[in-house]
Amino acid sequence: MLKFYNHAISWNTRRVWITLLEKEIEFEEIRFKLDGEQMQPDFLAINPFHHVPVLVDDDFKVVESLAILDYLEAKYPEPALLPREPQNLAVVRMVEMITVNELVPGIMPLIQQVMGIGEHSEERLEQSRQKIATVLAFFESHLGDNPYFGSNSVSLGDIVAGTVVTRLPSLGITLEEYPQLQGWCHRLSQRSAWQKTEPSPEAIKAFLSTMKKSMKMQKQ
Ligand SMILES: N[C@@H](CCC(=O)N[C@@H](CS)C(=O)NCC(=O)O)C(=O)O
Repeated sequence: MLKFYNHAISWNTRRVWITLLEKEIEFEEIRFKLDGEQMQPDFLAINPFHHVPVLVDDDFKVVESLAILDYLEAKYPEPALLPREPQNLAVVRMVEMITVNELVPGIMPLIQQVMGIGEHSEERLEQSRQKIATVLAFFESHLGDNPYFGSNSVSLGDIVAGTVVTRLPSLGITLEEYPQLQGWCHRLSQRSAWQKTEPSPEAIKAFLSTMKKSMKMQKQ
């Protein structure tokens, strides 16, 4: 059976977790707290970069969440989470990459502010809000009247972007100006895979405290 190294809060792991559930794939979950077990030799032998998610399929190990999603899509093609039509496929890929390369780096100063770490001057926070607004406007126009990105059914683009965009209100970013995205977030949140993987407020609090401690330790 597939082994999935998971974490309760991380959006990097949640995108894999939701994909496994959407595809109804059987898997064994190994839940990490990220309070040091990722640095143990046994795990470093699996992922020398000490990150989750990791997927282990017999003796084949896949690290990097987007690579894991591609592996799952190729190995378990039904239900399809990638469209075949070229333009739709391009939309899904753009949404995945823009989430990882633009949106997540844009959000980091806001997360650091919530955690009370790092440099978060008003100027940096404003740059962050601007970057997020650019991404949201791009997503809003590419979603248009469609229920999901590049597809009438949920796609990997929805899973990768949705796990991040649905977190924005908790970081003080409202989606009021983006009615299509609001409807899309609502649709995603109704899906059972999303409900099963939604972290509790207590789990988020515990995670923020662990991260804060480990960042303080790294500084010393
Ligand atoms: N690019 C990687 C990022 C994975 C990542 O940063 N995972 C974090 C959790 S969100 C982690 O494992 N952090 C622990 C560490 O680096 O020691 C992916 O997409 O899989």
